Amino acid sequence: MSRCAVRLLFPTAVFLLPLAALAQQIRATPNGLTATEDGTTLEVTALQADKLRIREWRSAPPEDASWAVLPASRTSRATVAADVRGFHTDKLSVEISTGLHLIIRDHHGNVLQEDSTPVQWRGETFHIYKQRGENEHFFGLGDKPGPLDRAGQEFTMWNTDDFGWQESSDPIYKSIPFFMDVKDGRSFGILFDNTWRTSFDFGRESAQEYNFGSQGGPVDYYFLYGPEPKQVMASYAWLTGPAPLPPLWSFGFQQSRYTYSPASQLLDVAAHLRKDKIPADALWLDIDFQKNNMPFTVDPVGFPKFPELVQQLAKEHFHLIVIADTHIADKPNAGYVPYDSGTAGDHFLKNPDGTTYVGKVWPGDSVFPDYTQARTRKWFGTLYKDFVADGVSGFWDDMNEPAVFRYPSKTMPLDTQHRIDEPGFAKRTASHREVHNIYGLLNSQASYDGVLALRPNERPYVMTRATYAGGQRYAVTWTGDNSSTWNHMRMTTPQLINLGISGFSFAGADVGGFAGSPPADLLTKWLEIAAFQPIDRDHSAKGTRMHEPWVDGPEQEAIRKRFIEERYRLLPYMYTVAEETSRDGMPMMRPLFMEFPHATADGSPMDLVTGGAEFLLGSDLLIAPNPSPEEVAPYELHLPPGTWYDYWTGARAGTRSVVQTRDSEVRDSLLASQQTMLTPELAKVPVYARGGAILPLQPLVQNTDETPNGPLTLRVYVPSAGESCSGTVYSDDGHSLNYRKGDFFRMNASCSVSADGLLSVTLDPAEGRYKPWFKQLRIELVGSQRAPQRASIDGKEAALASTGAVPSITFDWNAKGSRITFQ
Ligand code: NBV
Repeated sequence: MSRCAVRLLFPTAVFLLPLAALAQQIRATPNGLTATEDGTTLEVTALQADKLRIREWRSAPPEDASWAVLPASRTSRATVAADVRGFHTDKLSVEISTGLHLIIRDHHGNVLQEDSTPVQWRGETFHIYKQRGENEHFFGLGDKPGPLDRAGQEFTMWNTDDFGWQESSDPIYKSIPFFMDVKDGRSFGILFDNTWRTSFDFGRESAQEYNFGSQGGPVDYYFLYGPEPKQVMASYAWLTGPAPLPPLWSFGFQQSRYTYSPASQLLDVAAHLRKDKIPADALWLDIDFQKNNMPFTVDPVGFPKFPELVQQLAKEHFHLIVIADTHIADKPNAGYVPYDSGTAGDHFLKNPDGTTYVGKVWPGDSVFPDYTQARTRKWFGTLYKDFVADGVSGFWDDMNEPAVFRYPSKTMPLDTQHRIDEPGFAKRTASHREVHNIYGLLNSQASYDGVLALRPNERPYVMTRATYAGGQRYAVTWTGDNSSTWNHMRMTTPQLINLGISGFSFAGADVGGFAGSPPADLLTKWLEIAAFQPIDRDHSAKGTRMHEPWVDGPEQEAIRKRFIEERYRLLPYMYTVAEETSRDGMPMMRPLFMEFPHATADGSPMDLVTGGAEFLLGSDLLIAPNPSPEEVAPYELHLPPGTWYDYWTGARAGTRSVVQTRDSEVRDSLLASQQTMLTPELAKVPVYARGGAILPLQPLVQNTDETPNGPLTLRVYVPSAGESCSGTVYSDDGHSLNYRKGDFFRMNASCSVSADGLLSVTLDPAEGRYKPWFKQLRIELVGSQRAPQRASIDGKEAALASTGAVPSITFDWNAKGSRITFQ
């Protein structure tokens, strides 16, 4: 039944009830309130002053447990003050009125979120309706394709193996029921923590409302107030845990294929990368390296000396990642350890009649681990033992929606039984209906924890296809089976931005596209753009043409190589940004509104103008690919307020200001007057650096094992008057967990320009115990209004050099800090 029908029924039902039944009972609690009306209870709890949890139930409260939310955050409590309408905290006020009508306001009285109708129930299905303002936009929701802004669209969360998904496909692989709401320059986040099949409608059914609901499970959602988008990100990381810092090598270039087999083909690819001096760090093996596609086996014919192969690659400074799908081949009495040990431990999912569920996947008949049992995850983790002993660096969790062949639903029957046995949860049987959307998350948790147990002080590297909110604690991800088309390359940007907002900062798309064969120019352009994205992994499907950077001849290869090289020069910056993700949840790849939420007077996100084509890498670099990449016509560049420099040439690209008008026509014409037109060129991707950025760069290396030869460069983009100027460089050993115990290096730098144009740079004392690779620093000045004549370091004259219009000094780095002046 549609909601309209429910709505027609609702007033009648209310009308018929005796008035006494409608009386609302409100009970203040030290941390919020509960309100009961007509047998339904609404509970609002302040976890912190700016974070609320909202639950509603009809009879008894549902189980208070979560696969996504960290227990410490879920049980955190803030003291509130009760008031006549409800309660308030230092940041928010909560009002409940008749009909369990909930309104959340900020401290200025601005309504942030208000119910539109009471929660609509139909059996176990329910929908939560909120009022929607005209200027209200929605971001996040994981890997959903389509426009960056989710406004006006509806979505389903149901993890689905969707080979060759397209722009309007939904659902696809992941269920991340988290969105950021941006309205009039104020933002907040909602995590709808419900693992069942859920739905989101951001104004499609009615422009005045948005809603989210589920086919079962609890009404349980978290309200995370900003008002700045970055605060929402930090709160989401607080709630579900930030993504741990991946190893440094994973930020290098990665080459994959379904499948490099036999081993000699993989070695040829490795040798070719090194021969052509295309920097690279990782190679991937897909399912055909296994014996009959059986997870945790190796094909003895194609890969007869697997441990030696891993070692040989390691000698060439390649990390090997192997696939290990979630299904286990149903092979009794065949000496297949995963099956035998899994059966002995009773680790597989059951049919309702208690027999083991068997479904067909790549190895044929297969059984499926029940990861809702902590002990099963532990067992699954042990299966990585041999690969870890061989020196395999990372693991690839594919098909974990879970994908099962021969069903129209592409997954197992919904009555398949899980036996939840997990600390913090009631021990009980749950149907696949409830567990489906967390199956991938728990698979990657088993992999992460297992590999960590086997290599206790090393950072596990797991890439998962399916996941749920919180899954960023265990794995990085990619966008699954995209296609080799210009449109898919274009869609990658909004998709990765939304994944970043959903906690998955460490994400990538198959570069060049998985399904189909990219024309040469498309592969080149894709390799160019991906050089600025968190994971740069070239991957392709069986039966498609090869994708490696050299396949289209020397001219294309030279362009591709140049961009991959630039990525390696930028690694100090990328890694610094990645480390920030691991602390405060800030995504590496950001929409413009995240750094510039007040770029427009009405607070509408700048990205609505760019259509999500532009993105920021960290806070300092703006990448502006062609929004219509298959076209050759000039396109508009939209720069956020402030000074911007062309990253490639150092030329000042202009200074933009905030358009201070609410008149949309005037605003649009002013914005148009600030625009620059860019002419697309095959060998170029426009990149801009923020005035006031201090960007760390390193000399080119061929892989991350190689110690850069030369100084660390700090490129100072001279700010305009009134602009701040700062930068950070972070480093550590790149692979262990010692950074958590103080073995890291961080240096903050800042700059200022005096009224007479004197520029000084302050390098703070180094933090942490780790000794970085560089002995010398080189400071470059980009954009100084007049060429400096002299430079000094801590008062001592220093030799000034210049490359083109960029003056620089190179000097021995002093860990205690220094002050450099240019006169
Ligand atoms: O393991 C083979 C592929 C893999 O290459 C791809 O990246 C996954 O998304 N896998 C799907 C299964 C087969 C897809 C046709």
